[in-house]
Amino acid sequence: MKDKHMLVKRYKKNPILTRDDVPYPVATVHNAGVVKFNGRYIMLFRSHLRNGRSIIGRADSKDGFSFKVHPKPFLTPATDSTFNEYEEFGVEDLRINPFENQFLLTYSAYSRHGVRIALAQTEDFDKVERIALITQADLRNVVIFPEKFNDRYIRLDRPHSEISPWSIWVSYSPDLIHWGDSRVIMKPVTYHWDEMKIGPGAPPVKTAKGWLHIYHGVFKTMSGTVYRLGVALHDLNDPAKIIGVSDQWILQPEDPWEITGYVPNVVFTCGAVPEDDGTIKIYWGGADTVMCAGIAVIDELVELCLSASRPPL
Ligand code: BMA
Repeated sequence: MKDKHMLVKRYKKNPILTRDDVPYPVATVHNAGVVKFNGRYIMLFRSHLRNGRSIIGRADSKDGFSFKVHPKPFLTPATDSTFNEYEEFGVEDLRINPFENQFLLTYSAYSRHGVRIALAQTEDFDKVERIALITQADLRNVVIFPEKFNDRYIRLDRPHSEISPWSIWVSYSPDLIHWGDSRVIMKPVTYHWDEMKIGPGAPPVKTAKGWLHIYHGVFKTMSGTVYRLGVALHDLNDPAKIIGVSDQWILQPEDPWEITGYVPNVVFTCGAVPEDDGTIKIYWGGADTVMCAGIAVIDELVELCLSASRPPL
């Protein structure tokens, strides 16, 4: 049964994209970055191949719900020497970060050396250029803010740690390639829905009261983990400063295709699209198997961060 009081309203015809919609053989369709470009929605989704490794496909839509998949994948592991070594096991969980007149694509590159984040860029989604591998091993979930701050780019990321529950960090760069001044800005809370780990989700969206960031949090149960989504509000001029983090989740696995699938009990976002009418379309992978969508009112999510706040650290 679905919780009627949640701020995120699920699209009635979820899931919006499944492997049956893909013209080449894949096992899953999930964890997609989505953006609005020239009046159309572009979705770059992850698919497991039948060998268990992932590639990225593209789907387009006029209304943000009904998507048509391109005949060929959008991004597959690189074949050239620099990226090849680090994408050998696949490419995953791509975020589309709008920045001026281009889109910065950040995705997980998996290899025998671990997982790291690669940066590519495109202006039109036809020509894609790989720029650099921008993290060392054991870092995932990079989202880049759509503006510079004191002449530097800012990203949120999520290093792994044996000592601390995995947390959200901030890093700075003058050129998108060299990143530093990293520090932790948000941590899981003990015996709370995000107790086990948290990580950046959709690229942050600018609102009058701050940058709205939809992130994921994980809780460990006796029968495995549960991935949910939460919201945090970052200072407009200094995104490393968190103004408020909602104490409550905004979305948890409830539909059958979120509860059962390749990995059970997962809602995981890599993209959300703000609309001119003050709503936001949120996209999430259900159980690492299908793509789903929902709508929320941006001001209500912002208010939740401010009125029902838990400490970020
Ligand atoms: C995370 C990532 C995501 C995935 C999630 C749930 O660690 O691998 O891509 O959606 O686990 O399986």
